[in-house]
Amino acid sequence: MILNEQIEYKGNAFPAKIIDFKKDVDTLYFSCENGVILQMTILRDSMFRFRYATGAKFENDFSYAISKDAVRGYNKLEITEDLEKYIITTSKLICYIAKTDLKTRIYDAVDQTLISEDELGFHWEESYELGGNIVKMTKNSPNGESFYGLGDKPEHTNLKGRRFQNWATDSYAFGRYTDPIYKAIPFYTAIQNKKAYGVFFDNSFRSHFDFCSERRNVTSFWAEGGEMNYYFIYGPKMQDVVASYTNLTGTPELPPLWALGYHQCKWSYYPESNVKEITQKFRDLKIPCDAIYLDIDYMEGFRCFTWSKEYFPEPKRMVKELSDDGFKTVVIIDPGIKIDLEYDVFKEGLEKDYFCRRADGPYMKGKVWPGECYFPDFTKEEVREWWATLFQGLIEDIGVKGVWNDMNEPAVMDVPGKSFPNDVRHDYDGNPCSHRKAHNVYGMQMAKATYMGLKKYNYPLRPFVITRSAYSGTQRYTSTWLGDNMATWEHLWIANVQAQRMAMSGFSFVGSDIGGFAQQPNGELYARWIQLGIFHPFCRTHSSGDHGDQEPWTFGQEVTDVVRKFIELRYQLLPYLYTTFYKYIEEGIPMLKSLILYDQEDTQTHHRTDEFLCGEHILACPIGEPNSKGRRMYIPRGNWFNYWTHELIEGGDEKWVDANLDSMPIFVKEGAIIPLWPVQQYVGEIEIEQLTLDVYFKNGKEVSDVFEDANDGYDYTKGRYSLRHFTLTGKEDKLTIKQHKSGTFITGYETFKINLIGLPFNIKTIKVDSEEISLEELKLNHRTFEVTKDFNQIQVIG
Ligand code: MIG
Repeated sequence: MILNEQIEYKGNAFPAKIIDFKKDVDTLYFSCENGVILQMTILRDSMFRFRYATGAKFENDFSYAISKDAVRGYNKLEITEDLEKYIITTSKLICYIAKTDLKTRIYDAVDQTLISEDELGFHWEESYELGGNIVKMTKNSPNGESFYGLGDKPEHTNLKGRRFQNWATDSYAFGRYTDPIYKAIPFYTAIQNKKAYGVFFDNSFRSHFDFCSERRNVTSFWAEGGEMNYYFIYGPKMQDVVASYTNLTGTPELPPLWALGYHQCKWSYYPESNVKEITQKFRDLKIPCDAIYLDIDYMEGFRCFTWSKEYFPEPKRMVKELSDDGFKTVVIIDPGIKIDLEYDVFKEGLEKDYFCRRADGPYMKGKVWPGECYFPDFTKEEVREWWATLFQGLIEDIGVKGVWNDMNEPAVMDVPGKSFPNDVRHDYDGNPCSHRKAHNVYGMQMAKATYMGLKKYNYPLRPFVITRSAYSGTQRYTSTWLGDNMATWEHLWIANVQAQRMAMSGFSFVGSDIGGFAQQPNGELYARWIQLGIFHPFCRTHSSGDHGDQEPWTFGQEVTDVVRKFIELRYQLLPYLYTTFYKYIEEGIPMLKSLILYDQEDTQTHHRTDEFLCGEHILACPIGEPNSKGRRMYIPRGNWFNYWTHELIEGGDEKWVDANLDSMPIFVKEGAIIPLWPVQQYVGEIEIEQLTLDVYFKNGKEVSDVFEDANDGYDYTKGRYSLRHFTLTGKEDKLTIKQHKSGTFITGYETFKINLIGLPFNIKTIKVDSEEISLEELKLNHRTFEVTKDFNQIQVIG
């Protein structure tokens, strides 16, 4: 195995002199003397694809990562040359390609600054034993450069000085620095001189990234097979880099709104009476909850798509009863199919030849929960279609609403390496290959097949899938959790950075096992973790049964009350979170923003890990230590309101923020309008009769959006949604809120409750459109008033 990039290794081969140049619309081909070809595609003014062949021929151009909806097209493309180089110019970038060795240099077209430059550039080493090449790329990295992204790495947000690999790996009780873990997302963003660019190395073989670890001023990435095939994405805003990458690899559909509620999980709740006891307790204690999970013990001998007759004799009735009480049932489905000739799924898979085989023909046999299993080859379309049909019973008949795909790295218990051996064969959608190439996409294709099944049988409602393993682009089909973490304070920190990192890797629908999977948290740690978790797009408590209970009421009255308070806050914020999700799917804006994503101009943000934005306007920072009465945190530049006290704070500095156990640091950006719903015990429990708008004053202008629709179904894709676009303009003695509405969905409520926060003047008049509201109606102390009809404009005059 290649552990080092081994620049000096004499086996490295390099491109030679360019002898031929061809252009085909947006794609350029530079052919070298020694058979190396560089194919450069201009996808957008700010996005190039570089692809290198070594034997005068490219492989079939196929990728699981790239979305068919990716935007393509540029405003300008000029190609010139001089003695040394070709010069490719778009409206955003200038790229030099050296005629002697194909090395590239990329400049910002606007101010001519150098953004990125090859060091040795593309080179390779032939791999006689395995076939193909180890393909490598090295780039110069100036001192001030820093690096972000790369999926689920449990490390400091800034990856500089470190080396990583991508090889999806089941990592029970992983720790800080464990690498690799569950996901393989070979995309990073670099920032230097406050300008950001991204690199997406679309190669599913085991890949490696070195961020100035081996050599101080060199960054490299390489893979143990396949092609050097990477996308260069320019910002200069980091948020634009992430949004472009997200557009390239795709965004999901909207989830059903209940999926943004609170979920309760455990390995395992069984039998039925235990499940009912848990769900009943949520309702009795009035702790909102939308989903209850069944882990592997619901099945008959761990056979997927079966139910234990002993524990769940009448699943359809149970699922219906849970549903009547507002609980959506989510069940686990693993890839291993038990070798059992009495078992239909196995028999059918065998008859139709859907299971993965070893190189010389035998099936890939491995031990997982059911015992010896075979594994479907999810990289084959026909197999995915078959897999999708298997969900008819669970979804259409029994009424299960979500499916949780585990062990799909794939994880195998009895095989060295804890996964398939390298020689296992895969279809790779018509590009037959070994497991070396298919390993990192196996989980993704399983999740896709599962998604197809849910989509088919849950229609006209939306599917909900969760996966543990993922490759770039997996976000199109599913949400994800961060695997088997532990109930420690360090893991609370890890969950926070991992979720932020996933969001800046294009995958926003993410959450950790709240409280920790292995071990048991104490009440304080659990409460602090819930506080973090309510700001994660996916919000679920999960734990392993052998370490004791982990429900909101496990840790005594005080903790129960804190947990309820924060879950209630999440339910109030549902329209805000839903709007944030909508912006993510429409514009690729990450739902969670590390401070550097929020304000890269401020170098203070470049090394921050704990503080993050959820959506456009809320800044949160978890308490990460026991016995805390608060913490110091960095408040980014601008003015912020303390969510609890409404105190106005000027950012750009580190500040102490009070936060006893029943609180946590939350700030709202001035000028924001935060939409709130009343607390419900589950989504749809009550008709929303009024929309509350918390209006945070700003001397200046700020915009806010509120997206709503039927909370499920596909009507929103036909324009049946309601998008309220608010523009707030504040002056010394006047506040104006203008509303512009789009979409054809009529929200069920007709009135608004407006809370004015931080108003610097006394109110003389309030006008809604042209009508004045009588001041007696105002509870002036609270600065709260009702608006009894939908409006275009509200003016508050001092
Ligand atoms: O080998 O299904 O990460 O969430 O509860 C352990 C049992 C298998 C690992 C998952 C975890 C799940 C557990 N699974």
